[in-house]
Amino acid sequence: FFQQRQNSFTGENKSRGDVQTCTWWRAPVIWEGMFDAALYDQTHAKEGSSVALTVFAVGRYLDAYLETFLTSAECHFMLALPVTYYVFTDAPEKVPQVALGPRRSLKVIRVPKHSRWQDVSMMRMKAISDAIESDIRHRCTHVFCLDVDQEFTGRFGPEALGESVALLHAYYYNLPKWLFTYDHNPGSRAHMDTGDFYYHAAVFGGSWRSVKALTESCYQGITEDKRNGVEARWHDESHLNKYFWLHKPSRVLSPEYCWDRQIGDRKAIRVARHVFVFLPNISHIKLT
Ligand code: 2GW
Ligand code: MN
Repeated sequence: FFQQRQNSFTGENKSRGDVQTCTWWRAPVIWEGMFDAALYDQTHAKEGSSVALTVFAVGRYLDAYLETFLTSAECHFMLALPVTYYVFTDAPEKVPQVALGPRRSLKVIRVPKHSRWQDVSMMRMKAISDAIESDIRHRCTHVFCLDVDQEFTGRFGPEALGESVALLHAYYYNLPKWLFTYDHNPGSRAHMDTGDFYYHAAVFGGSWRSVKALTESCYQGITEDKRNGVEARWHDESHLNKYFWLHKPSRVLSPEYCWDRQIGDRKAIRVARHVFVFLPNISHIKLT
């Protein structure tokens, strides 16, 4: 069945001659115009796919971003499937009440507020893997892990589901490899000299098994780096890039799935499904 879907999919690839629609290891790269949205909705619904969406809102990111994130997800994220939001926060009482559609629910999980933002970001790997083990694997077939400083602006549907899913970073998808900001310090577990793409840690996913393996492995790398007194260049994102280099994703999302409108219009980007949100007093404090 999946094989069949893959084939019809490949046939449709021809409609996008302007972009890369397949990786060298034959994973599809998902772009608007390549897939039949209704078919994906139907087949995943029929198969019983269900999605956990994990999102972290710690400290001031809760007030700043969470409501917009959830409200917009209710309009665009996997509308054909059951969805459980997993909100990780240090302030459960402040999670906004957002009206949820049928077969959609929200769980809140308390996490500590690490004093360094780098740790807030990196420790997501551990918290996600724990939640998959204790809860998600009993309820959901798939998991998507997203940054909270984002807003859904278009369909983000089951065409994005796969065994192991990575996202092309909007800043790097059309740049040569030598500009990719991998970790180049041989002392870090995230170290890599070359790779396939530069993936964005703001969106990754897959079956619960794959995401568990990914988050566990990244967390191990992060812990080992801490023991050795090193920190990868882009924190969890560096470890994620290393992981996807060693374990190729089965599906790759185009930058439509996390676009930055500040880049401006690009012919290849026919739809922005999910975009960066910038709040003037929030997003530029990464200097410490
Ligand atoms: C982050 C930076 C500076 C100050 C605070 C925070 C912060 C992040 C926070 O106070 N509370 C919080 O919940 N976070 C969570 O970590 C939140 O879910 C946020 O989306 C995520 C990553 O931080 P963010 O979005 O500010 O960093 P970006 O957009 O530059 O993220 C990329 O690089 C990160 C590593 O440096 C991660 O890999 C991230 O997945 C990437 O998109
Ligand atoms: Mn972000």
